[in-house]
Amino acid sequence: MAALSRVLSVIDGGGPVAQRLVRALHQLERQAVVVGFTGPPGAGKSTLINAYIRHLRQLGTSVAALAVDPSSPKSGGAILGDRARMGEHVTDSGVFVRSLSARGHLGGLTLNIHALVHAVDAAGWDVIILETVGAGQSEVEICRVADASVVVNSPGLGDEVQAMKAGILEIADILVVNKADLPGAANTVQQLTGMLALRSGVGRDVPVITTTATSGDGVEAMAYAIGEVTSQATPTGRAVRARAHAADLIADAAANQVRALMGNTVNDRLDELTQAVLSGELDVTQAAEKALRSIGIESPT
Ligand SMILES: Nc1nc2c(ncn2[C@@H]2O[C@H](COP(=O)(O)OP(=O)(O)O)[C@@H](O)[C@H]2O)c(=O)[nH]1
Ligand SMILES: [Mg+2]
Repeated sequence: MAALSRVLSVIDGGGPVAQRLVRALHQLERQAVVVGFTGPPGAGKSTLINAYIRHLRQLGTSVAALAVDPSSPKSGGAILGDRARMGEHVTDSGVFVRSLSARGHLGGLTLNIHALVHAVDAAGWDVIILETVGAGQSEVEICRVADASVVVNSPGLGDEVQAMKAGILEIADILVVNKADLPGAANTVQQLTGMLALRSGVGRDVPVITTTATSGDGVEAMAYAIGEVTSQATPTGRAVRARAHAADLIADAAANQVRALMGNTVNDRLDELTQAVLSGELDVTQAAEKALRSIGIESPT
């Protein structure tokens, strides 16, 4: 466990040694099952993961849980909270809990998450759980790595629906309404079911499961639903997801570079183009093409 911890620290920290490790780990075929949990802060993800770990341990399955908080690179709060909530397992040698900083990377886990998962996998853990705060891009990234993505909500957060709008529905394999012991849970279920119905034709059944993480109610049903999804995972599917993830990150990085270049070199030109767009002379796409051309990029139209 200490060795694995060190490896994770090196990868998490980035730099040339991390890069070498990433390259080495990339060669490995994954054995472990990876389950991602995401959703708004306070929904009960850590508590639910704790209960899920208890369930898996009863089956004799070893579990590594990685908590990632991409929204606050230097964070203490969420991470310490996770430590405390998953604390019941600290003396169990079949459980590994680790917080990751995802430091410095805007909007997510970065490609390193694949290497981190590979490292844990290579160390022989059966199930790898990822927890991330619902912060836009990070859920999307988690679903690229996870064989099953569980989106956790709870009544009374007030922003369930907004969180769903942020594209979470698209990535959820399973929706959980936690805190079923609180009033309003049925209402939240209804909202989510309604939203799922609106996106009919996607051809994918997303079960909505209610849980009370504090008592363990519903955790077995959730575990069953997770098993249904993870049993479909294939090496090919995993590779496709990893490639899509890398492509997204490259596109993001390229967009950032273009933005920076435009900021540096085409200010006057940009003023002109802005005027042209505002006066209706050019549409935004045409203006963008001209702006790109002025920094030497021919757009493929
Ligand atoms: N009433 C109730 N409270 C819960 C339940 N699950 C978690 N909580 C509480 O909700 C708070 C946030 O839980 P936490 O697991 O840290 O949420 P996270 O931010 O999503 O990881 C804590 O005070 C938990 O004790 C539940 O099923 N019912
Ligand atoms: Mg948490």
